[in-house]
Amino acid sequence: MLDDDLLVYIDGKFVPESEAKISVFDHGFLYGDGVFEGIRAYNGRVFKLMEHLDRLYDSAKAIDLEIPITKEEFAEIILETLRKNKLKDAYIRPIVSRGIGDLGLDPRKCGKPSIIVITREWGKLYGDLYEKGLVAVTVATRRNAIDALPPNIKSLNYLNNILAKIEANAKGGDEAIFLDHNGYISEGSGDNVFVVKNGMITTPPIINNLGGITRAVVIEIIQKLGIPFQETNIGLYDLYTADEVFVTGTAAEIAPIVAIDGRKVGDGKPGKITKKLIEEFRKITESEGVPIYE
Ligand code: PXG
Repeated sequence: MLDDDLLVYIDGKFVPESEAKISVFDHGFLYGDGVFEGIRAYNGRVFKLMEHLDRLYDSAKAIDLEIPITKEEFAEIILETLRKNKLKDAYIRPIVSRGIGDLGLDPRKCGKPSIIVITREWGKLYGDLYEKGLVAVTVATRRNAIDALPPNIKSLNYLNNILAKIEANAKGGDEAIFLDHNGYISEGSGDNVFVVKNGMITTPPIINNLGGITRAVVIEIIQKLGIPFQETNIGLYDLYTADEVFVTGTAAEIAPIVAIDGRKVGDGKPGKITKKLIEEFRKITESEGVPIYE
């Protein structure tokens, strides 16, 4: 065990990170057959814990994977992992894989699902890019088709997203923006997309992207502030001519986009509405959530 090893929960046991291993025959490894979540804890509270667990269980249901414990038991495992690691501000990664099987892809050969919870101390994803804003690029890789691998499933199969990220890296972008097969804007590689035009905020409906928990919180804030809002399909033109663009995600929180495909967004600086939403979002993350230590 290394000095700075945190404990990882694996199938009923807490093991040091350096010893936290799963079988090469686990279908999560062999086929990406499994589901996961990315959750944050702020100041000793887990943000939107039950919402993330609801999505985890829905993702599992969609791939016909039965998680052998209740949501309440899962929540307690997450809280206990955080306590064991004495974490207050953390990134939490619950994973449920199909479990150990043989080299064939048939999930019926797998015994029982593997349940894993990794927790890490974590700050901001993009550092000072929040003040400066991110450069985004649209990518040639299309988001998984909704009738092939629905983007609503948060599965262990993230190659589609990774291909987009590779493309963004090659093009010098901080984040990739996907189109779907119809040419509509889908989402970022790990976040949802919003545009602001003439005071109206628009985001695509969640048929072609992941139903982000942050996205839902941001929509609540928008409605509370009384800002005009619609969920409707958007295209490249809407991105290129927007006054403001931002992306939302557990990792990214709310991140302003200041350039897309070489075009400046608005005046090339994080927009007023985006900044207001960031401020309101911080208030919520600082005050809400399931307490870890009470
Ligand atoms: N779309 C996709 C494809 C995601 O993976 C979101 C949207 C935002 O959802 P939430 O619920 O977090 O608001 C996600 C989640 C990373 C990373 O390293 C990002 C996510 C998941 C795992 C890793 O950037 N984002």
